[in-house]
Amino acid sequence: MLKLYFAPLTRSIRIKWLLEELEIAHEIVPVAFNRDGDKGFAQHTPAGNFPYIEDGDVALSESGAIVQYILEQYGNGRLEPPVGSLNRASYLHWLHFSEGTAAQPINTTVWLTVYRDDAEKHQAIINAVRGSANHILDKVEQVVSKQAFLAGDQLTGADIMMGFTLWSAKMLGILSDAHPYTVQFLKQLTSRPAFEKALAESRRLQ
Ligand SMILES: N[C@@H](CCC(=O)N[C@@H](CS)C(=O)NCC(=O)O)C(=O)O
Repeated sequence: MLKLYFAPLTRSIRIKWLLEELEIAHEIVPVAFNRDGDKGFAQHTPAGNFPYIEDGDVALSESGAIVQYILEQYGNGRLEPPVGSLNRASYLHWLHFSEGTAAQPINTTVWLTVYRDDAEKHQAIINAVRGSANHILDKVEQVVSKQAFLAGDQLTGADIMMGFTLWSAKMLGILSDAHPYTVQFLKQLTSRPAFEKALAESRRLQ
């Protein structure tokens, strides 16, 4: 059975959420988050960070790669527009944008305000990345003000990837009513039973 190494409040939530959406049987391997943020890659998983999965002979980290792997292996066409369809390109864009671009200001903010205890020394950087986060949220706002999901009118893996990023942004106070459609979009995502199950797992292990 597919094993997901899971720590609360981490990107493991994305994978649990996806597995629940697809109703794939899996085993959670609970791992406590190591808060020694200065080291990096100091988590007690084989890759040194979260999320991490094992599925038969396959061992994989990087949440985007894991989402793609699970959809290829078990999706049967669910949660992604078919290759060659009109929505496929925007699906790929948002799938990768969530980690490749949108996570950057979130990561910096978490690093400076959650992992360290000297945020006041880094206020200029915190303000600068807030500006870059707003620019990113403007892009999301443009799309979700016009359509239900990032790659069209149906949930895809890209919404799960970006959903966790937006959820983190909301918790950090970066996503606010200045982006009302995005706030509403996030509400809609987080009220899905599959997300609620992933969040319940996070709370259970916290
Ligand atoms: N781009 C990676 C980021 C992985 C990542 O930074 N994971 C965090 C938790 S959400 C972590 O394990 N941080 C601790 C560390 O890297 O030491 C992904 O999407 O999986």
